[in-house]
Amino acid sequence: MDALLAELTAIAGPEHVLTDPDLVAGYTTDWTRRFSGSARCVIRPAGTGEVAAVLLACARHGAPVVPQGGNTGLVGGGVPGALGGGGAVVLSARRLRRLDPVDTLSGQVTAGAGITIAELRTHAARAGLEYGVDLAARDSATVGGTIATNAGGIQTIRYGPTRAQLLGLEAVLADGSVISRLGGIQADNTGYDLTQLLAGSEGTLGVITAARLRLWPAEPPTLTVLAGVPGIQAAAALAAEIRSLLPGLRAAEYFEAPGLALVRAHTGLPAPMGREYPAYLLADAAASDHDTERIVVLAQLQEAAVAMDGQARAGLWAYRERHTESISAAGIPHKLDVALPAARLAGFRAALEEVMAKLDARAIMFGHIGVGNLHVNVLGPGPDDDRADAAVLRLAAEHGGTISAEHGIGRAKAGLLHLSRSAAEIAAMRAIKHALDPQGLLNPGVLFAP
Ligand code: FAD
Ligand code: 2HG
Ligand code: ZN
Repeated sequence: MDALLAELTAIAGPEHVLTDPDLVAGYTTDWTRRFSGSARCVIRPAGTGEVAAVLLACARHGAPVVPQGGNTGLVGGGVPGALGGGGAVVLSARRLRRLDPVDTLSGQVTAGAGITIAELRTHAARAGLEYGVDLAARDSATVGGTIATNAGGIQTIRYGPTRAQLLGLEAVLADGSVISRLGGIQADNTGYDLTQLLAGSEGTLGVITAARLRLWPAEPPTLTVLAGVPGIQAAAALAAEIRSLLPGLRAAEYFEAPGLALVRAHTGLPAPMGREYPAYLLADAAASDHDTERIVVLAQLQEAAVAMDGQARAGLWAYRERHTESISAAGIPHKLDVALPAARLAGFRAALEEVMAKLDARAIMFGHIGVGNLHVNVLGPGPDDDRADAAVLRLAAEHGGTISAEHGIGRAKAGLLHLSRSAAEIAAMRAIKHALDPQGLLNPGVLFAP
């Protein structure tokens, strides 16, 4: 056993330092199967003290560390790189299972990095409150991973992304030092906001061990509408119309006929309505009876399925939420998660068809249209053929958009960061990275191209 492995084993115990290739495999390939690498070992520390000891040991031995939560990330950021990553230690945060009682006085909770979003949402609901982030990966995605990626999800239109829920965090830096702000003081104006700096840092600045999170008054949706529309422009216009009618719009989601066909083929679900449409808008609202009447009238103008009880609503949501798994069943997708100004969605969508035709590829499109976020899933090119990635992301930038709305940059887009960030911004980000991680050991190859 090498010296680092011996130290890690002493810290977490032999059962939590994995080297058996069969056990390690689940931690070194990402959810999409597009990204995989090799690891020296996987370590699963149980508390902040153990995480600090692990990072200190890795720093002394010059070993790269890849933080990992639920491994549901879609940009290859939670697994070691294929090249030069043979010596990486994968640090799984799943055993960081602290979950404090909900503080109903402040409407806040402290949760460990390894708590899943489903567990956190259930915990909040038991106290009559709601956690503002929800996503289809809720059963595996963790508090730490969603903070590190600043995850969005289906309720971003209502509550904002993960960073908007974040009131403080505890994290271990590359040198093993611990920063902790879990007091939940919202009125705190004492210099650099390190909590927000770590949100969206994708494991490159520190290992998040716990977080202080804002909760909202519970607001169960009373209405779900699935409307058939002629295309993306009409979907965006309908979403805007519903938003102007309803203060309680909780989600405004989009998908198209080709994605629906894949979902139906994979899941065996029946057609959602009597005839087929080129595109669909799915909206969730916390509406009063009066609002509900108005929205039902509006939806009927559009050809829609309307659901008002939990089971029927879940039935409509399945058409949207099962896109990701259904696309993966059809091939290994290139996942490109862009956002565009509402007025430019249709122009981008049309230009994308031309790009796909040139590359002999096809794009399945869906996403959180209420916040301009489109998930472009390209099928056809091999996993290492990056031409479609570059072409789609360049197109988004040319249309005034961003190359990552919610999934992050990861390994997938590290070489294309300049499409969304200026040279001065990248230099400032690199300076921060260097200041906090001078040896470059935390998630090398993620966010910044090597
Ligand atoms: P991982 O995949 O393990 O890691 C993601 C990144 O965070 C990596 O860079 C990793 O190094 C870093 N990281 C993980 N834990 C820590 C930690 N404790 N400290 C520091 N860094 C850490 N994303 C959305 O934004 N919106 C969606 O609607 C959405 N829906 C999804 C649906 C499905 C079916 C799937 C498979 C994925 C979806 N995702 C979505 C993507 C994914 O769930 C999110 O990116 C999520 O935030 C990842 O959490 P995780 O715990 O799985 O993190
Ligand atoms: C979603 O919104 C997720 O369902 C996954 O962000 C997107 O699979 C994707 O591309
Ligand atoms: Zn999404």
